[in-house]
Amino acid sequence: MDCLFCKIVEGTIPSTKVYESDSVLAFRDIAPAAPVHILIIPKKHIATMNDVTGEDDAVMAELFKAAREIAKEQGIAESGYRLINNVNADGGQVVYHLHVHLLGGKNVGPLLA
Ligand code: DGP
Repeated sequence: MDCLFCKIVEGTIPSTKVYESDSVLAFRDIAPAAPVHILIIPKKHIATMNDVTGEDDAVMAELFKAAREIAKEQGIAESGYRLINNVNADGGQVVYHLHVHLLGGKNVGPLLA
């Protein structure tokens, strides 16, 4: 399967990793939109949020646990941050391997600016 983020999981495309567990990987976005801009992904290929099933409950819980831990480790848990998941074309999804953007390190402003 020709998936960019699967290649990052495999290590055939380099990334700056900030968190890794058995089922989840997090790395810095190549085009940061904020001082902290990290992508959190399941290692398993799931194309979009629409493709999550009950079998993925554990990995999705692990993904949001990673978000909490990364925010704390990056020192932005108390100041605040935003989690974004883009779904399909109208949602602005470009890479079709589920990912949550963790954005912070500045006031990221109103959601729909
Ligand atoms: P989305 O629009 O939600 O699918 O966001 C995809 C994000 O992926 C976008 O913010 C840029 C990031 N991205 C694309 N290619 C690469 C890459 O090769 N490495 C890293 N670290 N990030 C990438």
